[in-house]
Amino acid sequence: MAEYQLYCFAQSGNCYRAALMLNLIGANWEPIWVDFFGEMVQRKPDYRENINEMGEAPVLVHGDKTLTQSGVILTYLANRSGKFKPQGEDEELEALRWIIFDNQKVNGFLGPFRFLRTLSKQKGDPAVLAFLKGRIDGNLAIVNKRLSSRKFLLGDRATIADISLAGYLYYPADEFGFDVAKEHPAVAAWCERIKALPGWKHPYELMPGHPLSAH
Ligand SMILES: N[C@@H](CCC(=O)N[C@@H](CS)C(=O)NCC(=O)O)C(=O)O
Repeated sequence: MAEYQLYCFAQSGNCYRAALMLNLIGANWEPIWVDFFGEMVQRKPDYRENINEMGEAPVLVHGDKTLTQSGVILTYLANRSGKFKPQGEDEELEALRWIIFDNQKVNGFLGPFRFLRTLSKQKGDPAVLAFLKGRIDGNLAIVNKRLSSRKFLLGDRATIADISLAGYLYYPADEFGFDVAKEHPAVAAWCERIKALPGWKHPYELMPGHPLSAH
């Protein structure tokens, strides 16, 4: 059995953060597929009682430890491996600031937008999609400005804040109906820098469940 188990599925940018980090630090890990769209196991009492009371993926299991929330998982793995770790209190707080902004306002909107537009059986109301797209554009512009003068979110070195931001940014443009790279060039250049890190893989290569069967 591998040292780490990650409950995840290929379509999830939230899970991708954890899977990417595990790969980038060279961890010995294995995925456990969450049938999110078919059986919807994350909604079942057994999952909530035994795996994650919040009913979400990703979940990282390491020995007798079970961790949820990608930001917590990234922090744990950075502390254990010493890699992508913010250095000192100021950097730690700065990384947390960007992780929270990303969770709520960047990938936190990109995920539901793509889900409602492309993956959900019942497509999203156009007004809801328009609201989310407006927020996505505004928040990606904030990130784009930040990355215009820095290689990575905190400076010259990639940290867990960058790995969090990677969430949904490598999924195909046609799943969103717009091209983040074309509209936000500094984000596109940053994507290439992250992609060049040893161990980088596309979410559809790294996690099980792609392509999605009819659900
Ligand atoms: N902030 C959480 C978000 C996790 C999350 O929302 N995961 C989705 C999958 S992409 C989920 O499990 N949703 C539960 C559901 O919709 O039933 C994290 O970063 O881990």
